[in-house]
Amino acid sequence: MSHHDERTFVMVKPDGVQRGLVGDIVSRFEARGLKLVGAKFMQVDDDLAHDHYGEHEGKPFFEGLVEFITSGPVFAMVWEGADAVRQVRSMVGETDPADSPPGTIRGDYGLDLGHNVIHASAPMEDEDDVPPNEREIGLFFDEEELVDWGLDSAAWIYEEESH
Ligand code: IDP
Ligand code: MG
Repeated sequence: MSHHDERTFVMVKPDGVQRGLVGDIVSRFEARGLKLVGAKFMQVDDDLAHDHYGEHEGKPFFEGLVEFITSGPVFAMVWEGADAVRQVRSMVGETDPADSPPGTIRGDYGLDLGHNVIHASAPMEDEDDVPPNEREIGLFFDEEELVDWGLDSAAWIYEEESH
């Protein structure tokens, strides 16, 4: 299983929750073959918002972003699978929904940069001390909230597990 256990943090933002998109978004990751290992419907408080978006502190949109992410409930998830961080980001689309092609989540459900429906961990960059997926999973979930289970369909998703 070692190649298939990369985890990424995904969150349907308050606009996505209000618009009833949680089910559709969960379905996309399920259908892709990713395994859900944690999920939580919750309200983000000011401290968590500042921690989560700390890299953007000082930017002109930061205070508005914190206000938005704390304005209503979110649906936080951890998804696991091969190359999960990169694959989920490509399913999410570009930061601006207007630049996101149809078929991506932001390209199918959004029109505005400030209300772009979903968050997903970015790949590790040189300036990161900790990989963003690990950092964000740790911020939102306690270890015991993540479920260790076997996805029976893995044998049909991954060729090397099919024998
Ligand atoms: P990402 O969500 O695609 O990783 P980031 O650049 O990390 O994009 O920005 C985090 C979030 O901040 C975005 O998803 C979006 O909600 C918001 N954001 C980014 N840039 C702007 C901006 O220029 N105006 C308003 N909101 C922005
Ligand atoms: Mg980001």
